Amino acid sequence: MTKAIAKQPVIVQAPANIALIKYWGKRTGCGNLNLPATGSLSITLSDLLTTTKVELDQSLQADAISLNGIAVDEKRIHRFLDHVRSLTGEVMPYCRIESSNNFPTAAGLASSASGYAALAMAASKAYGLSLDRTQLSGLARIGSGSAARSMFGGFVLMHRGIRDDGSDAFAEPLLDATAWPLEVVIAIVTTKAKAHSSTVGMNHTMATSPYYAQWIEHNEARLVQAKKAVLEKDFECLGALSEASALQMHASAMAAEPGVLYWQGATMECMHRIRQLRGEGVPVFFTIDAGPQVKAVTLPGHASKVRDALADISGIEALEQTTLGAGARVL
Ligand code: 2P0
Repeated sequence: MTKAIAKQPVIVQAPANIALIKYWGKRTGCGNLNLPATGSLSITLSDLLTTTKVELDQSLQADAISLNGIAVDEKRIHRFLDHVRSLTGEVMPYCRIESSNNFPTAAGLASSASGYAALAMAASKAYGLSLDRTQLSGLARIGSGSAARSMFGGFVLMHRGIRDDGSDAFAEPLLDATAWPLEVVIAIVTTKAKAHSSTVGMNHTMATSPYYAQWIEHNEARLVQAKKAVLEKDFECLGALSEASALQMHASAMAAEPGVLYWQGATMECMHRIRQLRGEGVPVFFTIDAGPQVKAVTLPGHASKVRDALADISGIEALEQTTLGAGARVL
């Protein structure tokens, strides 16, 4: 065993992120590298956090994992930890992991993004790997595509990459959170875990949706425009691109056979209400991920007006408010 492995537990806190230009589909023929079919652009949220503790334990016969206090035995997590251990080039002990989210898990609130970002940083450090943030982003991507973006704060650009070994498929920071401190109001329609995971939903869309090819084709151009809009702080332009990306992602999923439906009635009501607010002069746009929750993005100083408007909609279980924040960090 190397001297560098952690003798003490390593604790990492990682934020969720939401994509404004979405990732929905994987490159094919790249094994287990989990390479995205398109690039994406996200904002890192300051208040939706996963905290993960990793501790190596020589006495374990397998990794012992708990999520929100409940033991879990997920192949995907075991595979990810095997991958981290393989990077050391040595035989390593199993580990004990305790992870918790301060927000609903697997409900379209990016818990796999914050979860795998936290795990990538904590496990790699616990096993004595010394990876820079770009390498950590690539490692987190292997766990979950969106997790690559949670390594960084503020506005983040995820590269699709073209290499088959995935070495150019990582995220990088685009603009600091403090440079354009947008606010986000999240309308939680249900805290229940979704019926189809994002992975299943996107793979099914790829395999059966007649609109999938168009979705991919339009996304790259939108990404270039969105990057410019962020750098120029053009809220109206970013909003139009973000709503188009979200709606086209869902349209491609709905067109799969059978269609993948993440929305509830209140999801639709929120979208109408947000557009109505915009018509009344409030700077706000929406985005929706693989779940029924609606995220309303607004300029500083307008969040309470947005929150009040969404609170009136029946079928909303709760409202969360957050600003943009920093990427994953060791505590
Ligand atoms: C995104 N989503 O860009 C898109 C929009 C959900 C909708 O990335 O299979 O959990 O683990 O790589 O990262 C959610 O997909 O999928 C996601 P995997 P992931 O945020």
